[in-house]
Amino acid sequence: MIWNESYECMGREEMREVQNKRLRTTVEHVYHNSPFYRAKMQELGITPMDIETIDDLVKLPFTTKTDLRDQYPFGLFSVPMSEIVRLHASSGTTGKSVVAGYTRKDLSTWSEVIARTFTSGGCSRNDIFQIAYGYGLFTGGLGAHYGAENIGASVIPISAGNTEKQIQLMTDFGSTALCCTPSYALYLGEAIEDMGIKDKLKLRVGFFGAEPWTEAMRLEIEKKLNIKAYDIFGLTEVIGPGVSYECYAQKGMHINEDHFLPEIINPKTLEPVASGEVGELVFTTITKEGMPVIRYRTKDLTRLMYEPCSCGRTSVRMHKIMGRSDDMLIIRGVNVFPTQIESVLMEFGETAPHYHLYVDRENNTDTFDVHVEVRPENFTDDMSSMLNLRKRIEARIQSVVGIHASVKLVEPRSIERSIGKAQRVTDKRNLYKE
Ligand code: DLL
Repeated sequence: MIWNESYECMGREEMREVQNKRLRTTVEHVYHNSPFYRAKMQELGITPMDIETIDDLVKLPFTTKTDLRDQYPFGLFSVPMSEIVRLHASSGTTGKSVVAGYTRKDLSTWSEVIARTFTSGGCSRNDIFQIAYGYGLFTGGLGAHYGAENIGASVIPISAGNTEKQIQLMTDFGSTALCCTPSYALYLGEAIEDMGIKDKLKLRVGFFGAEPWTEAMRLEIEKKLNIKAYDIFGLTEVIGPGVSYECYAQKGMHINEDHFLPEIINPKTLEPVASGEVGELVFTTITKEGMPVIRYRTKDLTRLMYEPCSCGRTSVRMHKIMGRSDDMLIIRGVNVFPTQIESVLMEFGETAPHYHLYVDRENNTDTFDVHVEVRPENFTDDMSSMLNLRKRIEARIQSVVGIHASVKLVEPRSIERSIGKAQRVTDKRNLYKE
């Protein structure tokens, strides 16, 4: 069953009409209700009258994560606060998070697009969904939760972590669908394999996203958990998970383009690339009320596929994410910017501004090591004072970035100096490789 056949399988011309109309409404909405967008449009000398069809998108200004940070917390909201019924947030490039606000209608749109995600994977009210994405400010848990309830499935809101309990409930409750990050799925798969209880599971499908993963990982997850593993994509600024999803063909993710208009631009020139070429993914939301975004630069690299899909859906597909045009890392599902770590390190007078981040994956869990130089006047053989400094930095990283890093204090001048752009990250995971 397809959740909303009318939109997912609409003719291209018909879809274009829907998009034109919704884009016009959105531009009117932000022009009149968002001082931020009104000012941006006035700067470019455009008014809503200049936007008639989606071909006019290119006239509109871009929105970036920096804009969101500058407008922290609610500066991009286009409705009064009394209409906002939910807030979510994700990491910004420095200390401040990026905040998203949803009206009741936005939440309903969200649960609809996630419902499409799940029905495209063959799920229905007969499924038992184990939601092992984190609940809270992160959009994964609650996003998947309401989508699964929307299709009438039984939902286990277990959130992330607590592997033993996950496996126990998975067996006792007979979960049939699993939602979590792909790395956690692999971790669970390994634990299940070690326990030798694969045969006791009723799992048949999984919806994994929030971080990059390769085809090789997909095969391993599918084998270890004996399921079909689907890639799902989204970002807080646009709505959360539910922006795009794979169908059974697993040949790219169908974009819910009746809600989110995609473009691909060259991240250097900011010009649209030729059809089918790789570039930076940009989204304009065309139905959101609370916090619509116009030409939001995701910094994710991919390409669009307009050819018909064997599943029958006519919506445009995006290729698996192929990289980032900035330096954001996703570690254990958490978005981490090297600049965030740098600002934490700079809070400590004892450390020098020379550091290197190492990311790797061991036993399907990301490892994150931060090497930082201690200033010569603070470097000492006194192990307890060094241990104390290390612990304080680790606690601060945990509280600001929301992730545990193993800090290693290294001798003054031991981190390689660069003569050009500093190379501060070594990521051995190769997650964007096919
Ligand atoms: O990660 C929303 C989400 C939750 C998506 C659960 C899928 C499942 P943010 O925390 O704002 O939102 O992070 C968004 O994560 O710009 C991508 O770089 C990355 N990302 C999300 N899904 C995928 C995916 C959620 N399937 C950022 N493949 C995005 C690769 C992904 N990267």
